[in-house]
Amino acid sequence: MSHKIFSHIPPIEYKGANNKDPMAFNFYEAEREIYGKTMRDHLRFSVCYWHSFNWLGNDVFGDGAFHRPWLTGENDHQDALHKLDAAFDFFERLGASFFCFHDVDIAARANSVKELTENIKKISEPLAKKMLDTDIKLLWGTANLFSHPRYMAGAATNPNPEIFKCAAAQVHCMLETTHQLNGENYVLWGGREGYDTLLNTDIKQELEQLARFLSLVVEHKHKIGFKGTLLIEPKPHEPTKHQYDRDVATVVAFLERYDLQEEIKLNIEANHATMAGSSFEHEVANAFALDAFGSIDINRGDPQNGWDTDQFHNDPKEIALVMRHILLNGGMKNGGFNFDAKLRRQSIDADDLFIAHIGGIDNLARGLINGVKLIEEKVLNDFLEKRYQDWFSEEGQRILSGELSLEELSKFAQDPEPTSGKQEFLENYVNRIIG
Ligand code: XUL
Ligand code: CO
Repeated sequence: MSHKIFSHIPPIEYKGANNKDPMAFNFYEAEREIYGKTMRDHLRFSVCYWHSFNWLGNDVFGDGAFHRPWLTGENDHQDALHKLDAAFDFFERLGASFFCFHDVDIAARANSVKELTENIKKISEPLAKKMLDTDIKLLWGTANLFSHPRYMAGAATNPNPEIFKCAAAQVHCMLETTHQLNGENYVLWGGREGYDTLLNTDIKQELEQLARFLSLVVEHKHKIGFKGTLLIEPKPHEPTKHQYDRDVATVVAFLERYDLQEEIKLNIEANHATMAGSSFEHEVANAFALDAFGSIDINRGDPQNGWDTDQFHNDPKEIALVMRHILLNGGMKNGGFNFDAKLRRQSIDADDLFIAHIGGIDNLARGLINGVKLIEEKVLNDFLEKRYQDWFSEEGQRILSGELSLEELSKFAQDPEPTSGKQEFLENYVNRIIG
């Protein structure tokens, strides 16, 4: 059949660090054990449907450039079935254990929310069968609340409650579908929950609507007994000029204000972190510090431009630093590394989709190995322990527990000897470990 565009590609294997075959792994050894867990279970990487199977390579200046025989323009149920075949063929050859999708990625095109719900129901059965046959699991499901023009002024934050109802219908359907498919998480990216101008926007009103929407989702999750984690995916802007889910700290403060912090955790996307003017490492470390870490969308931007280029991540040092935080916090739980990443528009060969994911997976595996080295050698942890040790003295603990007032502290204040922060020493050390 015409959709078998990957049939010439053999399953991707590990061939060792010196391997020169671009269609093989140099670092990712699925069954290799690290800290009592296989690499596969550490990384829990996932392929995303939208960039890899639902996108032709079109951008704001030009049309699709890719050969995707299942995207015929008809976008009917037959196309959805062809896409399903192609996607699972790809997942299997790559050795992926997880995938993610939006409602509109998987189903035939619909003209109304009602039709979309019907189309999702129609594709759910063959999808469930594919998952059973291949043992490939759903890392998370989500609803696309941003592409259809009805959402131009937001979904939950729309000034029109009719649109709020449409969003509710889509999430209702996708939450139940994710539950039926044993999805491990459910993601809510606030695609257009924000504004383009304050001249037509009431922030307070919109935040109340958003909180109400999220509370409804939490309520329904419990009603149907979905055990997966609900995740918000922070992003500062694009498509709107200001998105309410700006970054980790903003989202956590919002969740706390509406008493949702126990119910909703975060899906941190690397490229969104840099768009927010932070680093990917900062957002991950902050999520752990605020007890809000859930999962990761792994990609990167381009340092020369500020938008969401969603490129495959290829900086082993950054991954090693991120892995260190994940490992120190007990490793990935039901989250994973979802490749929310897309090919460059000129990468038109069938093997380009493999090469991109192979590089991304190898980068994660290498980061995992180096993250372990950074922990095992203890240099960073010993340094941190020493740096904060005085807080664990009797006096330090009395300050933290609130026993000492500002007045009492001011009586004993005296300038200590300054100590070095040793940043260059630490940076040189990390560079040496990464090699
Ligand atoms: C958009 C983005 C989305 C979410 C899912 O920037 O990252 O693809 O991951 O809606
Ligand atoms: Co994402």
